[in-house]
Amino acid sequence: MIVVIGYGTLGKKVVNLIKDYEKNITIVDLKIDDVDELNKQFNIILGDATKIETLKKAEIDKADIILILTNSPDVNRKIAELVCELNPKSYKLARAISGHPKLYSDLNIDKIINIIESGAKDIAKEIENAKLKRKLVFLKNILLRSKEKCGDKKPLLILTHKNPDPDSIASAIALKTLAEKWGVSSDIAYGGNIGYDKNKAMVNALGINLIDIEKINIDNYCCIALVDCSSTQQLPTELSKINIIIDHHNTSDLTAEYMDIRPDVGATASILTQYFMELDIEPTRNLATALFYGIQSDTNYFRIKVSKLDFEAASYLQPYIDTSLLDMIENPEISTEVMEVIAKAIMNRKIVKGNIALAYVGEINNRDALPQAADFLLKMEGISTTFVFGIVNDEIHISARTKDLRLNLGEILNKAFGGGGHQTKAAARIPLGIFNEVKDKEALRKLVEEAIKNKILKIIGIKEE
Ligand SMILES: [Mn+2]
Repeated sequence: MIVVIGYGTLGKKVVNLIKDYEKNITIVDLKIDDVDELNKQFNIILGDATKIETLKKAEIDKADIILILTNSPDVNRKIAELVCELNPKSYKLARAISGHPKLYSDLNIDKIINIIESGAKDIAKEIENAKLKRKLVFLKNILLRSKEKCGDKKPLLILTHKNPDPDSIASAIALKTLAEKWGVSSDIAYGGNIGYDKNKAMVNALGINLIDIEKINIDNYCCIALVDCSSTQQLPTELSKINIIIDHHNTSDLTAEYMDIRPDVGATASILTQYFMELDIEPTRNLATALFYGIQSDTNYFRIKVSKLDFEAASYLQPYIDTSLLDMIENPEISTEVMEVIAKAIMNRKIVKGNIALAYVGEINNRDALPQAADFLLKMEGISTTFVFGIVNDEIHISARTKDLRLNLGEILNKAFGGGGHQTKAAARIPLGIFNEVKDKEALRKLVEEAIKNKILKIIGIKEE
């Protein structure tokens, strides 16, 4: 049961908001209009709530929640004292009165509500929303203008970063969808390659049309948008101008007419989802699935660099997601080549110090097979750290994984070969250099294996036994 004490402007509003789902409400006040009407729905007690009799009549001792909402400090204080005494176990909420900061200070009130503060917070939130609204109007205007002025050029080209990941692919289709809603057509292009089987599975399963940037002429487009990318280093190709940037990286060095860069957000897909929420556009199942997968993979299943917006976006997308599609993307069939590299890694593994596995897999075409092999080896019994390396073109590529918290792989590969990464996952690449001259495969294997192993072990501080 809920007891509402004080049925003035605030009390009425509160009762109105909760009456649909709270069936047992008692209202207490000195004077109440329309008592007969209200009596049909609520239990009305007329009387002075600063008197024990009135509160007893309201069966205050049986209340689960008690709201003290009058606008008088003295009255509220007296009621609060009585209520704490008569029903100490209930959840008690009292209205703060300005000018009386210590009104309830020695009482056991669960929640003190400051109406001015709540109102101010609402206003601040509204200002944030208005900012986003205006931003989106600006974005729309840029796109409409480019459509108007493009002549025989195409209006919009959306670019992902080099070697696009799920976040950038999902963000690109979201922006494409948004532009379409505004009547602006676009193409999506990428640079580098779409590595990982999961990324390929995403593109295939969702029927996304991504164009290799080598196959188009950028000058044929009026407006260039970059998603999930705002640094020169990650650009898929050289660009003379960029009109739109939407990103969440903190390495920005590029500028554009429209910029929405939020380094505190876990995924660009979350920012684009917020656009859809704000504009009240329902995403299709495919788009929602792509955006959700983008957020999930950039935040490593909501575990790293995840913000409130990422959770809000994910919960907004949730009802639209195609879970079987998401399943297919997450567990794609492994390609023969990747399978072969994994097999080689298992066969060729050398175990040092009991639990560190080093595996040379020879020459390979798809460098993305390396992290997958490193992941796989880590699943083998007794192995807690893996280094898998192979030759791709003129470079040795290394991928490392660990479950051992004492090792920081990012640091180790950085010190050893100028690579980088995180504590548990890291990678590096080294030019083959003079090894390139070695044509005998077996000799090359020995040289590469020795060189990599010695360097890594030296950095970790292990003498080979
Ligand atoms: Mn991202």
